[in-house]
Amino acid sequence: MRRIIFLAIALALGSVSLVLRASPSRANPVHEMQVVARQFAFEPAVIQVTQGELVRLVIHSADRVHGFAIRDLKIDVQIPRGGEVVVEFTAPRAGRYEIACSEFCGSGHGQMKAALVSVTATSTAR
Ligand SMILES: [Cu+2]
Repeated sequence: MRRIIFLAIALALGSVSLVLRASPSRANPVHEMQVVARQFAFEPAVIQVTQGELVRLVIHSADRVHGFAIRDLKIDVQIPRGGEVVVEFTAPRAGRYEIACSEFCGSGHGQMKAALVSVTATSTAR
């Protein structure tokens, strides 16, 4: 919501927005999301972020040990049974990044995948 207001102000003020964007606290709010890992899926299965924004995923395992890997971003963490791990990153390009479980967790492990979809800032008006 704050982001939408900021974008509206930035559009209204035109060149003044360059000054506002120079302020890190306004230009780079953290996009925090909860992710649940369980045999054999991640919820949500599609995580949408904006290219260049700071993303914080709080990943919780609902059953056993799982992995959470986004190979293109060099992220690979182990989520303990019943515990959670926080991962922070920025998607450097728009597009699709594959997310996979990187810890063998049972018969459906190979199908335990999700997607990170990064879109450019102009196409995220919500
Ligand atoms: Cu697995």
